[in-house]
Amino acid sequence: MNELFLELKSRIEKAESIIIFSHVSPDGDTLGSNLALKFMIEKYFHKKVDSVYVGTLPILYSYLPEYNSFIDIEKIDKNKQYSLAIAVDVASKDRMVAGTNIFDKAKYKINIDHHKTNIGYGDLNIIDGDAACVGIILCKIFKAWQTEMTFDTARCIYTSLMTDTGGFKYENTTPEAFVLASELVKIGVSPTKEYRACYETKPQSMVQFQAYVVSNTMFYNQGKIAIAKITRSDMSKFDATDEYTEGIVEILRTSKDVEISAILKETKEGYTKVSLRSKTFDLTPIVMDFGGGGHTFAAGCTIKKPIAIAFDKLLNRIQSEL
Ligand SMILES: [Mn+2]
Repeated sequence: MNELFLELKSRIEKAESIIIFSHVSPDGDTLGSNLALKFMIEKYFHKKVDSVYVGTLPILYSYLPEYNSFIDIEKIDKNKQYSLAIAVDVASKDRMVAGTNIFDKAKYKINIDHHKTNIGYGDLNIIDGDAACVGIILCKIFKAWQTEMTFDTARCIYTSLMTDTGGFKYENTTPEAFVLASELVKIGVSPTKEYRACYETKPQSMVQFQAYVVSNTMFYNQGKIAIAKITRSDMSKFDATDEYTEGIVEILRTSKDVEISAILKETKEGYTKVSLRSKTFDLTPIVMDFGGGGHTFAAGCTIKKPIAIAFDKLLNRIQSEL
């Protein structure tokens, strides 16, 4: 790995223009990692970095330092050729959606990720499927570069770690995760402040929307499967933005007998976005059948079917696994 970290360094040194991509429906890991890497490149390599997002940038993460520096991919000139493009936490290239072309066009492409399903689409691939979050990989990189994290960088890495471990409770909460958390707290990060900023700032209508979705959940196989449906009309009834659905699938998994929980969300006409969580079952074979990806206990896919049909297909597929 160390060689790859140094190769990354020399690519940054040589680069004239740098763009960093987060994945669509961005989470705390992809956004925190993006900013952390940008801060370190700016401080130690004195280069300007374009940190971009695709789709909608969730207001939920507006507490992150320099959140407003994120650029909408639509504002980037489509013909611009960057010398270096870096994707962070992007499991597959199509997760950059409208950004994929700009990524492909770059002279050199780097893929930094921790999804086991990542096939290594970059010229340089730094993939560690055992890392709890991309933030952990970045910290190893910063150490290999012999650089010290700034306070803002540490805060971004903390968000990456805190959100991808579900607040230090998922299976990926390894000794390494706690060692890193300890380092970040020593730099000055406040676990209380970051937790409140991230998890206790929901709009009232979001709390009500989530309660509504949870109360309409369907249970199957003696309560082992929990599935909730979210239609576009549910969304508009509560004036819900995409991030309103964040965390619901984890709430469903809190039911004692639930082995697998899922939410199906009607996106555009004839498309259904699926998020899955499990306690012990490996979800990757299920989502890969639908062209998706992710982690063992947290994965997702998009089914190109109307929500009612997608629901039946997914339920059948899950039942065949249990
Ligand atoms: Mn991640």
